[in-house]
Amino acid sequence: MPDIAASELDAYAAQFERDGMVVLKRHFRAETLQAWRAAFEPLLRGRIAAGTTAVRGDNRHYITLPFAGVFADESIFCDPAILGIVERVAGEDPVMCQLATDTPLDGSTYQDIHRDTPPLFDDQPETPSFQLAVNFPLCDVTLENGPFETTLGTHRMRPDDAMTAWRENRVELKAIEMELGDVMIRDVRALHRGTPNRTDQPRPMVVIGYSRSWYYRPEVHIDVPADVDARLSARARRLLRSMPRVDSVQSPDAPEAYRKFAY
Ligand SMILES: O=C(O)CCC(=O)C(=O)O
Repeated sequence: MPDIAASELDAYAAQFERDGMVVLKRHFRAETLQAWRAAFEPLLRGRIAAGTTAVRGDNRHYITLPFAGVFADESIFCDPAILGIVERVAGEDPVMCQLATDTPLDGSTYQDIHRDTPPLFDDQPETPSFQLAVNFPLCDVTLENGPFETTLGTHRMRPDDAMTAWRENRVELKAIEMELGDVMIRDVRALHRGTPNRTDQPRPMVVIGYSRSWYYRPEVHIDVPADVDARLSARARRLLRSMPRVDSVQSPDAPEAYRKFAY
């Protein structure tokens, strides 16, 4: 992965504070992501056939990835530049708590505009970032195959104020076209939505969840199998410190537990 100088990471963090998101262009190697794609395709088919995805709209599936094989890749989840930005905006010593995918298929529709989490405190001004999503697609994302659409700057607005700004056209939705290798880091409070995939190819988007060191999200977790755990670097083990250790990866027949996703 390309090294990014500290001053450039500072600039990304400043952009993140303003917009609620940044995109690193061509950050991950295409070959790595092609291997993820090849491993994901049978998983997608099997989970849809078994009815064990979390359905996020018509023909739109959320699927947790097994933390094994190509998916347990430290070059991805311990990427120094990404963690450098995560730590600048969400504090030192973050936790990693989610490794999953969002995949709209042909026949998917517009989601209602939403944020992925409620505020930390009711009736208080919105806080600094505490829950981040690092997204990267397993294909190019075009206007045809269901680009993620997001507003800029709504991550630090109260939910009602953000919705009012959207309804009054004071903020607009921007479709994020991405090339294979691009990485988006976003605050999940920004108003956004999934859009229709009008092609016959799935559009898988990986989501890695990182949170502030003290933040617990009961709706997601990563099962870390013992053999994978034994090979983890100290950095990876620290990121995954709150995640359960298991004998082996979860059966693909297990349904997704993460159901409520829109606030
Ligand atoms: O996959 C996408 O483009 C967006 C999905 C999303 O926002 C969600 O399901 O919360």
